[in-house]
Amino acid sequence: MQLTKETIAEHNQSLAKSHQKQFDFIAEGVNDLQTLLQKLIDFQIAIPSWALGSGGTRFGRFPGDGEPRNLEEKIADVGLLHALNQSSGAISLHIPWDIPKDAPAIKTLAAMHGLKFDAVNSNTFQDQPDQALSYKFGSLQHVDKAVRRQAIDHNIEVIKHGVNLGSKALTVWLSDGSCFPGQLNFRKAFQRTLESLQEIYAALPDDWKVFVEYKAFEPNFYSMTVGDWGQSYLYANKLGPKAYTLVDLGHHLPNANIEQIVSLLMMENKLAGFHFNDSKYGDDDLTVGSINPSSLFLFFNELVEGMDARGMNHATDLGWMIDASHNVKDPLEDLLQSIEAIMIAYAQALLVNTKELKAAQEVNDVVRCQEILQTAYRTDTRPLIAEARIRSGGALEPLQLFRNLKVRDELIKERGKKTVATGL
Ligand code: PSV
Ligand code: MN
Repeated sequence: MQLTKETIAEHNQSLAKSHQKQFDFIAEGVNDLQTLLQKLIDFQIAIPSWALGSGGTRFGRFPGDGEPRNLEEKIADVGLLHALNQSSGAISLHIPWDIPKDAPAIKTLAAMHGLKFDAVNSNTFQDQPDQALSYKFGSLQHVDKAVRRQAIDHNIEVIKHGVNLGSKALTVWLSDGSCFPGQLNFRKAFQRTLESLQEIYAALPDDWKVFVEYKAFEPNFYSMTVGDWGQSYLYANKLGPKAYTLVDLGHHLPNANIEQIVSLLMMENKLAGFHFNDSKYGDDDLTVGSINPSSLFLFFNELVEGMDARGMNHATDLGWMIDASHNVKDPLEDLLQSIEAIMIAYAQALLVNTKELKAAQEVNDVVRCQEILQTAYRTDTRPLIAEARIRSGGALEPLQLFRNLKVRDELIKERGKKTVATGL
């Protein structure tokens, strides 16, 4: 299904009057409105190829209808999202869930939808049917050199797929670790993992980066070999300038101060980017901003401050990706909600009066500091985002248009009801 410019224009026209009123109201108080809108227009968030179908838990999976059956249909889905919001201009592939068999054709198809390829992700946390050796006891950390070799080769293969598509980064997330005390020698596991990563690092093209993603627990429940940002940072530092730490918002122990983590990683120029999601208990992979929107704002506040302090380009100098699972919602609707939440928090962070905040910090005016942040957080930035969206050709209300057009019904007609996407 393809959305035409005319359909979007018609929808925008029908809502134009009320939007203009709301936009004028907020725009009046914004300094340098054009620069702010341009930042919102430029900001793009990559959609994970593995989250276009329904996810599940270890207790079961309830597939939705009309799920994309192959990579081409996944690209078409991201194309739909991007046509609606003009903020989802990239796709992040997971190999081997989504192997691009004909890379030039896939690249052309993506370009037709205005999409680029973001980081490619390797998978050594599952055994594939045709795989010689098992990852049951780890991959890059494994005691058996042959298993490590297989996992290294897989990562190098993933880089090759990425090169063919124009990606510029490899994300490595390892489920390696141990489930019981005594199972693993922590130091040796770290060293074996480092050596494996060094081989992968050596295979990176000059203009590539490797993102080392950490996670506190799951599937291993006693130790994870890349368990927190300190360990990831150690690997990244030892590997060299092309290695960075990737922060998945759901991969921390409860109440971790994620905004402080990203602030310090940025200070050290070791922050790769993000996997966005939200959580209440663990790695819940819920819709971004659905549980704790204020912490999403605080996180963006540190990012904007840190990026500006380093003169970084907000849109291009970090990797912005969603990593979520949609167990009970339509994945496309869920992704639209996530993108909206990210844009809302980003816009709020752009509204923080940094000059006044710095002055208040210097005189320890704690109350004023809090007031400044909360003034930005309590601003309804949706009209600003909507304005940025229509200026770049998107829909005023993406979710509303998605529903009005009965997009999912159309996809079911095209693909059938009982289709199951590869991925989570
Ligand atoms: C692991 O929980 C993770 O966050 C990694 O990024 C994986 O690549 C992704 O989820 C899918 O399993
Ligand atoms: Mn992740």
